[in-house]
Amino acid sequence: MNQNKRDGRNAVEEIDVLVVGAGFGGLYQLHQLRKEGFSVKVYEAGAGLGGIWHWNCYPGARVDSHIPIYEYSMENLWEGWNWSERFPDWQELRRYFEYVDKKLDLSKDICFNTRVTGAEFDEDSNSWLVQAGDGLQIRAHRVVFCTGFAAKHYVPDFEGLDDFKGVWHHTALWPQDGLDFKGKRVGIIGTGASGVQVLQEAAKDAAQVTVFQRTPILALAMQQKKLDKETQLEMKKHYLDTYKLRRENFGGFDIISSDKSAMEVSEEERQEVFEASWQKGGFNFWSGTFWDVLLNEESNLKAYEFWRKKVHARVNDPIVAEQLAPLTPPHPFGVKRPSLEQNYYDLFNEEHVSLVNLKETPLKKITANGVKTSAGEQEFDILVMATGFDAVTGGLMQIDIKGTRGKTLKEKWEFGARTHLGVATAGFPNMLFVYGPQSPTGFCNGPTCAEEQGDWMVKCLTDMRENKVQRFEATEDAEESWNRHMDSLLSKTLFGKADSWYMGANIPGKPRQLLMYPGGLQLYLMQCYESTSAGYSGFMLNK
Ligand code: NA7
Repeated sequence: MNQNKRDGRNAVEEIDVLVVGAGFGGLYQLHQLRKEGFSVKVYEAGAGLGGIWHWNCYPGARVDSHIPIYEYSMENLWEGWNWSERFPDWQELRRYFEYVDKKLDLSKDICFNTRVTGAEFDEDSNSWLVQAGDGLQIRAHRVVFCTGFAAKHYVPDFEGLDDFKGVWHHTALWPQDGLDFKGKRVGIIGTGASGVQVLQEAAKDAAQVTVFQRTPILALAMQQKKLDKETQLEMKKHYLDTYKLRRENFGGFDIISSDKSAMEVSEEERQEVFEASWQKGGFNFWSGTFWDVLLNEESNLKAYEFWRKKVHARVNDPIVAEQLAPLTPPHPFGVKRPSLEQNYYDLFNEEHVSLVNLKETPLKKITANGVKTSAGEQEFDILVMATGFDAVTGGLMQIDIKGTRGKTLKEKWEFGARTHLGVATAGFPNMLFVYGPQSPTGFCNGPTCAEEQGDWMVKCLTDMRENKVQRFEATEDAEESWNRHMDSLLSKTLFGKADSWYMGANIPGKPRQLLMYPGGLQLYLMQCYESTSAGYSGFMLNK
């Protein structure tokens, strides 16, 4: 099928599989599908590899999953690569992608600066005609979208933003050649992972930094560490076990919680477990304490209270401390994604760093010189929009994807995403998505998901080829059943109690639905492979 063919007036290249996106998910697909003998191309909107690590080059951007969890588990890759820190920054991650590229010879099949803008399914040839920027077209028998959870950034519709005379950027569209904060007055809007990370860098050089907080972030101690070669040589002796554990773990990590409820142990034991997890750092305090912290409100409150004490101990001004870590939790602990911090809370003790609580003094407008809240106007040279993403579905729905039933994907998902197994959707045959809605996505470490869900995709595509299936498509019945399964799992957790991007609730007008599969990676994969064993139940196959 890898041939050029006349299509109207244009010669359109034909391939077996088009992969969209060159982050962890897309590169894994390229590598594995090529090994299986498919003709594959990757279209990537950015100028370089890494997906999110290409775009998110703002000062301080760094991963909050630790090493060696946040890398590919392929031995031929990790044996020759060493990191400098337990939680590497975007520059080191980019170097890692360059290394992976060299080892696996990936770039020759990647078209950079090529943003996919549309795709239309052609029923006669059972293939997708895909459009990319500047009129490029390609015909692919199958399309695998690996656009990640953060392909569509979100800037709130602030009145007056166009009038601002200073410089402003969204964190995900940061200038690739950087921006100097030295001596500048910087305003940061948003306190998710990006806002926290920008503050930690901006405060080093800026004359003054103001953080505009709507909802306090429940940030956890990163416990960053430098890593040397010797330490990693020692760590590598256990990598095979670590990666086995990662595959079998709820969130694709190597973090295991106690099988006890937080409420069945003594106060002393509870504090000990919390403290031990806190000292381990990273997401240990999120998912490595008691099994029921994200399920039971009482247990959850205990975790919140522990966290709150940690914050209050570091912030000198009790009023500021209360704004950052209020007595009444803004939402249950951990059901909105925590961020990791190094000195975020300490910075509020410094003269040149201040906090504006937008719940008390709402943002009215952006002015020519700065930001106006109900308390008055403050002037800035630089405004940082750390305001997040139209997560998971946004990146897919911004592409004009036309299926077989006269509807675009955007129209189909207008009232909520519907999928079978979080990998495919009815009316859009021969199309799969890695890290898509209703699959583990944001509840799972990225590289783990890229490999585990990715392996299932590769098997699916290989099976379809071997069985000469021209067209496979999720059924609506299967979607309804997956949706009911998602609802039933969600009802046993506390995730529905926060206005998070997990719930689609950070974007005005976006349907409220849990976008991640809440049953854990194991249960998820079990169902994917059960479908496979049953001849791909939930899919219609046509030869
Ligand atoms: P997040 O985590 O979605 O954070 C966005 C922040 O922007 C959050 O604090 C929002 O407050 C705030 N926000 C959004 N809209 C507004 C308006 N209109 N006014 C004021 N503040 C606003 O995005 P990040 O980029 O930090 O992180 C995304 C993920 O990347 C993160 O979870 C990690 O997985 C890595 P809100 O909480 O909605 O009140």
